[in-house]
Amino acid sequence: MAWGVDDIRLTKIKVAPPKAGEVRVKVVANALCHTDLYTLEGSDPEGLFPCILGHEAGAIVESVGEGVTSVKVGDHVVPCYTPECKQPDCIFCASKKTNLCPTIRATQGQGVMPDGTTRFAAAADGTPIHHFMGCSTFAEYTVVSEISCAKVNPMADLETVCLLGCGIATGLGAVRKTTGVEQGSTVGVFGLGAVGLAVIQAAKLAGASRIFAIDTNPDKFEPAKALGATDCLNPKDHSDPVQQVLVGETKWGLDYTYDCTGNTEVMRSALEAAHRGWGMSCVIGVAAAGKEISTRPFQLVTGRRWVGTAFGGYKSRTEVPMLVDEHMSGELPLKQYITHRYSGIQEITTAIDAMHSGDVLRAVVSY
Ligand code: NAD
Ligand code: AHE
Ligand code: ZN
Repeated sequence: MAWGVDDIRLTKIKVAPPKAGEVRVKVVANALCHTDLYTLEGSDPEGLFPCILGHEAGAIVESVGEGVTSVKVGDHVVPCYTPECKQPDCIFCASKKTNLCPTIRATQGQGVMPDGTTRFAAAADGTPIHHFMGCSTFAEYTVVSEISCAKVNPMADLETVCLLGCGIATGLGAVRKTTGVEQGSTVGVFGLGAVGLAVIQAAKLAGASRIFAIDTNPDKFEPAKALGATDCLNPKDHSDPVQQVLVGETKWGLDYTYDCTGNTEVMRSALEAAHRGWGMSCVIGVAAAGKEISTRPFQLVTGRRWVGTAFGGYKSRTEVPMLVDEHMSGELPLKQYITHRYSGIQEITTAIDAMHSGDVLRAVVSY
């Protein structure tokens, strides 16, 4: 069944107090990510309804459950769908190789809190409502795990740094952490939404020598150039496959390529546009249920590497506050991503409609 904006209901809910290890927050601002739409439209195999979507927010702690020590009432936080438990026996948190702390991942995927229950119910009849990605920030109040709460500088503008709760952090981290772009590298970015543009921003800051920006919507080329793209390419303007065009332009392909579309054919193009011998291609986009990627194994035999990233590899509670500080120092401008602003939670449906127009990078709804 296909779902869509018509299936969104603005409704009164009850948000239960936080249990042990949980935090109830007042959401101040929420940016919409393409993944909210992907789940709303029924493409997410983990999508469970009814649920409260939303996972890119700035919030203030309203109350804390038993045993919570890392945040207190009044703290400013960015809820993060990738938690960081920081426990000494968590081999994922202890490792420098990953940010994928699994502590609450199973229940998060089932749309419930770690004790297996939900904190949301319809005010009218008590129907339980699922959580989403451990955040559920399309609500004025939400309950999240303490280990999902990145405490940030209280002077930061929550209507801006909410962007660091998902898409922008992901694009930046894909470059800085997952692939480690070096000075002088060549880069190809497929898909120039906010995630792809953040890849360009980070690649430019890392000193990439040439940055190819690829999108089927030419309106995205101006923002891409403003952030550092050196070459823009619309696959529709070429009769040859885009990877062939890119290899033709560069002789052996690009050092680093990124899929920021979620389209599995584009993921293949990005891999095949990577440099013979060492090119690395990073899957960032989220593909719909049932989709699979493919390429000739020869592409890997001849030295290309296919990797992926979740939340840009950032350890959320440790590194999101550092990104906020980088933004506040002036070295990481973010305002260029906010193309649409709305006031009032009822405007979420307007923001979703706007996202379908193709000209939204990030729409921020302030509650
Ligand atoms: P978006 O919809 O704003 O941007 C996608 C862009 O891709 C658009 O500009 C669109 O024109 C372009 N595009 C579509 N088809 C194309 C094609 N065939 N060739 C070239 N360009 C094409 O989305 P976004 O918010 O920037 O997110 C991008 C992707 O990243 C989504 O799939 C999202 O779900 C995913 N995502 C993943 C993570 C992660 O941690 N891995 C985090 C955030 C978002
Ligand atoms: N639930 C889907 C997968 C969705 C997915 O891959 N999500 C990305 C984040 S998208 C953010 O906008 C991710 O990082 N996933 C890692 C994780 O632990 O969820 C499915 O296929 O089941
Ligand atoms: Zn997201």
